[in-house]
Amino acid sequence: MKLIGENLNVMAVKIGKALKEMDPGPIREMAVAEAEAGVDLIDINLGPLRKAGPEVMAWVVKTVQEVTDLPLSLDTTSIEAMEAGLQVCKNKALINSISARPERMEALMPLAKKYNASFIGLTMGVEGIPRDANERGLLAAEMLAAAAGYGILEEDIWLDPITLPINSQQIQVQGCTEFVMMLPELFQNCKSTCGLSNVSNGTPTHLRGILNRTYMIMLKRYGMYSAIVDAFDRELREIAKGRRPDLETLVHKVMDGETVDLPNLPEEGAAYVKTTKVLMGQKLYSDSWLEL
Ligand code: THG
Repeated sequence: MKLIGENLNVMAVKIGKALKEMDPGPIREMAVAEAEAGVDLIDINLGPLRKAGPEVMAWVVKTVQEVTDLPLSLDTTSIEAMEAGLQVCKNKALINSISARPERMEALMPLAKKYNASFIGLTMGVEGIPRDANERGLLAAEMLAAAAGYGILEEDIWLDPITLPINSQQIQVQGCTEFVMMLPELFQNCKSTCGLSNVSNGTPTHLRGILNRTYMIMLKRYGMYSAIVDAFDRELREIAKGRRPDLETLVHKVMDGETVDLPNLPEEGAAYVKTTKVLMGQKLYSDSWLEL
């Protein structure tokens, strides 16, 4: 699975400050650290930064490109900032993201075409976040049709089911999983991605890793092409690159409804089994799910 590093993010205190002050040091440091961790792309997330105009985006793209040749994913709500970033990207860029809202598609799809960029197709429409896998499928189909109108190839579309937090949206997590399961059949030529850490948003900090990692194994099984992840979770990276087949086998067993000998499993394996059950909706989420 390809990894998109999430850490160059305006929400991270150091990065937010560096972006506001246009201080290149912390930006370079983070880009180097993510590249050394081995991510395949770096996401630059300016989010709702108030003064994140075109200058800031162009500056941060150039600053990152001073220290790494990795391709970049650009996340900003400003169309002008997006174009300014695309203009200076050396490699094929990834626009993060275009939703199925007509005004977003009309503004950003021409830019994807003009700069030969890929884009993340966020399965969210005018009515907000979809309720299930089928609604996600309909929104994806709308986006594909619109993109075809601009001459954008399906292989340049990375569909994103919108991953929701397990602690408040447990049922929604299954809608997201099911959509990923349907993708190879519905949209063979598209790629896929998701904001993996969303699944553990708001859960106790020391428990976020196990949720993210278990969910990665589940999505990987269904052929997820990439994920936006914490670049500094070493174990997660091992899983993504297929170096933990033992954990994958265990999680697959639970997904297939096979019985596993929980009391005799080592602690690590037991945690993955319990977490799979929570992510599948078989056990109700609570912050103490690992102790039950
Ligand atoms: N889809 C797409 N893009 C996305 C998301 C998505 N971009 C944003 C987000 N979701 C994925 N990126 C993050 C980045 C950080 C965190 C979660 C998801 C995160 N950060 C910690 C926190 O807020 O507690 C720590 C921040 C810090 O470093 O201080 O959880 O779904 N296309």
